[in-house]
Amino acid sequence: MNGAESLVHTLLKSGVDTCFANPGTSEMHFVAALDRIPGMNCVLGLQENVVTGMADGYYRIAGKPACTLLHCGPGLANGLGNIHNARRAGVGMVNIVGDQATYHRPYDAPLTADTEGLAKTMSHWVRTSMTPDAVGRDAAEAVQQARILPGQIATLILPSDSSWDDGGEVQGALPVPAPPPVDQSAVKDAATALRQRDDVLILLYGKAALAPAHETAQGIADATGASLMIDFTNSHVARGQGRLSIERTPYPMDTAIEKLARFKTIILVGGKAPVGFFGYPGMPSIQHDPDADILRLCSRAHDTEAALRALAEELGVTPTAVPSPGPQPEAPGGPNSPGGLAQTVAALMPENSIIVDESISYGRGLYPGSFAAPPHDWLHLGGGAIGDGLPMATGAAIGAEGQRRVIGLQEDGSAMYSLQALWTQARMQLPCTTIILSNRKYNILIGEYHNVGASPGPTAMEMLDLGNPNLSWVQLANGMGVEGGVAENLDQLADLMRASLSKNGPFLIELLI
Ligand SMILES: Cc1ncc(C[n+]2csc(CCOP(=O)(O)OP(=O)(O)O)c2C)c(N)n1
Ligand SMILES: [Mg+2]
Repeated sequence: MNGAESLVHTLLKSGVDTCFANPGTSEMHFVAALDRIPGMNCVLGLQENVVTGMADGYYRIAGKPACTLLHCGPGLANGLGNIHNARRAGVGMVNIVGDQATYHRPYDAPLTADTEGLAKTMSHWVRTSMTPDAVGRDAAEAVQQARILPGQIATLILPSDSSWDDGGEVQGALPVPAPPPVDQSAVKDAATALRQRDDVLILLYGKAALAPAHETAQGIADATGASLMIDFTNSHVARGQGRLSIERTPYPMDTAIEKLARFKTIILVGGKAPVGFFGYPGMPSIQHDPDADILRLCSRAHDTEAALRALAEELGVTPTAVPSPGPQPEAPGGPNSPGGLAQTVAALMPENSIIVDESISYGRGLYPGSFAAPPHDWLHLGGGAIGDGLPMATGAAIGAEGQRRVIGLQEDGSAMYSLQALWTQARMQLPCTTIILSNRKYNILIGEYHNVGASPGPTAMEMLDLGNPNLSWVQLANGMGVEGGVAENLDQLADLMRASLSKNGPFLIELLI
C-alpha cells in the first residue's frame, strides 16, 4: 500500500467521506487512490477558494468535516480567504495539500513555496508527512483536530513521494477530546446577575443559536426579563416558526452602539463582547457601554447549548415555547425592498431550507421580514472575507445530500469572487436557488467611505462601480450550465422562485435592486 492509499483508507475510517478538490500533478497518486478505493464522494471546484468555501458550507450542514485537495503552496493560497471564513465560523476542515517530492524541493522548481508557512497563518494544526508510513497516522490526527469543538482547520501537507512510495499504514479513527466542562462559577455569576439586575443582554453564539437551545433561552428570558440577541459574528442561526424571533447585533457602528447602550450587563454564551468590524475615526472600538459588566458564561470551545442549559438549571427555569411570529407571510409583490425580499423568501421557501446570506449592504433588514417563515437554517459569512456565498451554498447542498433547498441571497460584487461554484452546482444538479442582488456596485463601501471621514471623488467612485460594462448574470449562469432569469420587481422574483423551487437543479435569478 502506498501513502496515498493509506490516506484515503484512513480518512474514510475517520468518517471523512467527501473531498472537495482541485488537483495538480503532485496530487495524482491521491487521485489515483480515490479511483481504486470506493467510498469517497469527490467534488471538483474550479478554483481553490470555491473548494474551501464548499468545505465550509458542508461542515455547517453535515456537522462533520470534509477534506479538501489543494495543489502546492499557491493552490492553498488561493483557498485561504474561505479558510479564514471557515476558521472564524468555527468550521472543521481537513486540507490535504500536495507538494513537491522531498528530494525535489532543493531544486527550487517553479511551484515550490513555503507551504507550511502559508498553512500556519490560517490553520490550528499543520503537519508535513515526510514518509509514507507517517501519512495514515497524520491524517487521523488531522481529522481528530478538525473535529474539536467548535471545529478547527487542520492542514496536512503531502510531499508527492510520501504519496507514491510504498509503506502506507492505515490508522483507525482517533477519539475526539470532549469540550471542556462548563465552569460552574461562571454559571453562578451569570445566574446572580440575571436574578439581581435589569437590562441584561444574553448574547447567543454557536450551538446556543441553533434550534435545540431556543426554548431554554426563552425560558431564561421569560423568568428573568433578560433580552436575547444573536452575536453578529455568529455564522449559523436556526430561524422561522418554532424558533426565536430575535435580531443579531447590528453591523453599523452607530446603530450597534445605540442598540447596546442600555445593557449594563452582557452575558456571552460562547462569543466575544461586540466590537466594530473596523476602527473609525472618532469612534470607539467596542459597541457596548464601556461600563457594562461582561460576563463570560463559556467560550466557543465549550458546548454553548450545554452551558445555557446549566444556566437554566441554576436558575430553576424550564424551557418555554417561543412566542409565535404570526402566520407565514404571503409574497407581497410590488417594487423591490429588503423587507419585501425577506417576505417573498419567507413566503415561498420550503420547510427546512438553508439560506446562505452574502447579502452585504442589502441584507440589513432581512431578519424581521422572515421571522414567520417555515423552520429553516440561516448561514452567514464567517470572517468578513467576501466570496464565500456561492461556494458555501454549493457545499451546504452537498452536506444536505441534495435533500434540502438552498437559497442564496447573494450580492453581485461578492458573487464575482467565486462564481465558478455555479458550475459545480450544475454538474451535480444541486437544488440551489441563487438570488443575485444586483445593484451593480460595491454599495457598502460607498457608506464606509463616509464612515471613515473620506468623500469619494470620480476616481474613487469608479473603484466602487460594477457597471460599464454591466454583468449579465443570466448569461454568466447559462455559460456554466445553470438556468436563470431576470426579475425587476418582487412579483417577477416570486414567479421565478416558484419556477426554480419546482425543479431539482440549480437556478439563478438576477434581481435588479
Ligand atoms: C476578501 C475580501 N476582499 C475585499 C473586501 C472588501 N469589501 C467589503 S464589501 C466589498 C464590496 C461588496 O460588494 P457587493 O457584494 O456588491 O455588496 P454591496 O456592497 O453592493 O451590498 C468589498 C470589496 C472584503 N471584505 N473581503
Ligand atoms: Mg453590489
